[in-house]
Amino acid sequence: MSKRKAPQESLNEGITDFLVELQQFTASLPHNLLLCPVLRKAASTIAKYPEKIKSGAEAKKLDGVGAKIAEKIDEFLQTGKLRKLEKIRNDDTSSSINFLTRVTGIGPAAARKFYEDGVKTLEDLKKIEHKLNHHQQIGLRYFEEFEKRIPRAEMERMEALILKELKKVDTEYIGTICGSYRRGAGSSGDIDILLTHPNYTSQTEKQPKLLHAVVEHLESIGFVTDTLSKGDTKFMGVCQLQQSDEDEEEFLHRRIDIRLIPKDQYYCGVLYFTGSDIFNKNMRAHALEKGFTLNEYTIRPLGVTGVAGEPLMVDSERDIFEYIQYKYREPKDRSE
Ligand code: DCP
Ligand code: MG
Ligand code: MN
Repeated sequence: MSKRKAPQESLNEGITDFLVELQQFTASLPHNLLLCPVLRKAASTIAKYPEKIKSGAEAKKLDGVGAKIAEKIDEFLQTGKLRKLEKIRNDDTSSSINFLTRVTGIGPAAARKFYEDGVKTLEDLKKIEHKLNHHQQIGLRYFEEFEKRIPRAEMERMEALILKELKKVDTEYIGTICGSYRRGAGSSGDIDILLTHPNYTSQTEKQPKLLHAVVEHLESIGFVTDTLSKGDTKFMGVCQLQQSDEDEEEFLHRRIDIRLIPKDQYYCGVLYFTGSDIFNKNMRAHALEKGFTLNEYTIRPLGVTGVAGEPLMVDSERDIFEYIQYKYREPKDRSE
């Protein structure tokens, strides 16, 4: 972070520094126009003062230093800092960091690093694009598009397309669009797809090909446009519907997650990835009360010692509700 210093060194550098920083902050605000020159005047007066200031009262005798500033000087001399300034700095830090984490691929740690290197805005990021990893570069490229929600009508079209193309790769695939879409939301942040295949269970070998064949096919038809990460069971990427003659506008690029799940764990996965996260928490808590442990893979009974037993057979979401005697809730009723 480039911090502009007071022009000349002085015996009261600590004081002039905080006055200048306060002044620069007020300058960035639309209001507080009156405070700005007051702070600047006080800073320049104190900078010229030939003695080391020992109290606010001493400073207040100088031209342009009022009671308010004298108070701040006392606070600074007594504590070595200014709460108001700490707050402002924190706000700037946390708000910049929060902003940076809106770019997919930039987590809080990376955001803090960028911030400390003076990278705070999209424009700053564009200047150091070569320093970003692939995921972050894609996040930056589509920043505005990813910020936009996906209307339900578009989600429906993507669902139809994905399920149709899935069957072209192999008729036995089972796919479900989960997330907020499955809960009936009017718009979604991204597309969450769960995939399984009868040949693939938790007892068989890993079968990354089952995932990759689908991703490659969706790429070949131009639907999947970019890859953020691709593992054996999880693909994170970008997709876009092709514009047809009836469409007035081009579709935006959207975030898409595809997960391949063993058949015997599929419905625990569907339940989990349908959410909401609050509903999941409540249902897991209820499961525990009934003596079961539930996660995105399995439901297992808890023994008297609290040790989880073998996973129970699950062939539908309803099975899970029944095991824990939880009244079945349609996806649309799972907001909490
Ligand atoms: N999930 C969860 N706990 C988390 C993250 C996710 O239980 N910490 C589950 C519930 C979510 C689902 O995964 O509904 C999908 O995650 P998303 O972040 O995609 O959330 P939604 O699809 O619900 O909302 P959005 O429309 O913003 O994508
Ligand atoms: Mg989602
Ligand atoms: Mn998601």
